[in-house]
Amino acid sequence: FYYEKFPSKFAWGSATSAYQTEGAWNVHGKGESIWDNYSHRAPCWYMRNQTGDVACDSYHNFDDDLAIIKELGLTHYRFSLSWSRLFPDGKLTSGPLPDGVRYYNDVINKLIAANVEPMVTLFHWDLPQALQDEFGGFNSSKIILYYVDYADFCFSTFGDRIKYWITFNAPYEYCTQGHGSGTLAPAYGVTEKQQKSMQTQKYLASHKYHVELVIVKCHYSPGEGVYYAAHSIIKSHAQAYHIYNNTYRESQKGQIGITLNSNWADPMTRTDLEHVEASQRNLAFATGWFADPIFGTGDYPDIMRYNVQNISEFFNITHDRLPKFTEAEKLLNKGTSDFFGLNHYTSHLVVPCSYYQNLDGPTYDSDQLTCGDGCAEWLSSASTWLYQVPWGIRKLLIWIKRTYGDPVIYITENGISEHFSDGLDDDIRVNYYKNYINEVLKAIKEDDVNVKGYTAWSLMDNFEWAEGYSERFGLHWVNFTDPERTRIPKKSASYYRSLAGSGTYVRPA
Ligand code: GCO
Repeated sequence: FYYEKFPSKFAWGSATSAYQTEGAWNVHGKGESIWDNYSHRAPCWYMRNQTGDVACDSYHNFDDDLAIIKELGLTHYRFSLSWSRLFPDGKLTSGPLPDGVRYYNDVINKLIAANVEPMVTLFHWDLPQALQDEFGGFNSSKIILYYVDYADFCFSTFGDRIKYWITFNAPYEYCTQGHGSGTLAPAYGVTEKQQKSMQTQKYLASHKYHVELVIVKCHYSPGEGVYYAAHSIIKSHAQAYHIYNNTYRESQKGQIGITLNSNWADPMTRTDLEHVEASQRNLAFATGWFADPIFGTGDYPDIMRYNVQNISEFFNITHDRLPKFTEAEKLLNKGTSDFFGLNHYTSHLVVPCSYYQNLDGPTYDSDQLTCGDGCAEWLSSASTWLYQVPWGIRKLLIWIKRTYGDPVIYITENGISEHFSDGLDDDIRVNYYKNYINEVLKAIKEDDVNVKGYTAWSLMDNFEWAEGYSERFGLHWVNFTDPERTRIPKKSASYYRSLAGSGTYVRPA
């Protein structure tokens, strides 16, 4: 065995989000969020009639979370604040609710007392429903003002103890699914019928052999909401960053950034130039959409603008669907993240759009495929979209380093799902973490990528959005039928503890 050390002060954490774990959806005055609303809507045919009403009940059981956080020896814990637990209708005038403030103060203070650094996400998808109803949520630029007020409140109330702020979690998914396909809340502008057909698209698109993802998703999307929502998110992020930077940074001495979910895109055939170009377009579209404005030029990637225009023409849409930033806005966007928060789970094999029709045919319907110059055997998981491709994370880290000028990177999520019926012997997860973390270590040591921390998704099994409780991502197993929601460590918890506790990776000789 080789023993290899991670850099000293490397952050070892795990992550959760409010709607997925807190429960107590209407307790102590908490307002309805778009996820409460979405999951309560007449039986949602693919959410298995499940909701996050109780979830892991962390609102009542945070001490249980704290106990397993300590047991794992984590240095950091990433969680999100529920906006409507602080401001029931999303506006400052509706709060702050004392119980919401008390709850988060309690969480933060207990973490700090246990020597665990809190990493706080301001928005992990659970928008107050009232803001959705009033003007379409992120579809409208009106949201910016309310988001910024909320962020400002959080900085001034909790910021004396918070060293890491994350403005938004995974906006790509929020926009393409929440405002595009309707497969996530708020399913903005999507009828149930459209939702069903989008679900079919989702299954096609989530096949591991991926077409040029965003292009396909966006042009099948019923509205333009995807692009508008992204535009408001980027502007909200930039404004929140500047408020923190100008008003709080000096006294609070924290960092603030954004988390993007990003998959590695490999060409289906490495020797085919069209495939190679398609995979580059995929990265530019899916990651560059948010990363270029914030970490790069301040604006959307050229290739994205060009493609959106082409697609619009194809569908006889005469105006440009992709909104424009003014020159002043570009300057405001640029450089507004102290670190690149990276959620990464999987990779895709990319082929150009023109191949789309052939994809579901028997030719490609296999878990094994000879892929260009190598033989790719991609193992699966309980999630249709998640294939295990450990080397993908290293390639992606190198790509981020080269494309965005060597930013500091925190891996804010990485993990794998099992089925609801699976138990404590999660060898699949132990292997996933072993293999992925090995590639992260190589990226640090051999490629000099500036990765400063890693927070595993997730501390415990929780509400997996549209999949309800059917997929388990936890290091801890949660008993969802027991009122206490008992958390029990899986095998992967002891693996992760040995890593987090020592910072030493053990690599077989
Ligand atoms: C995100 C995710 C998480 C999911 C996880 C597994 O933060 O981007 O959506 O909330 O639970 O990615 O799908």
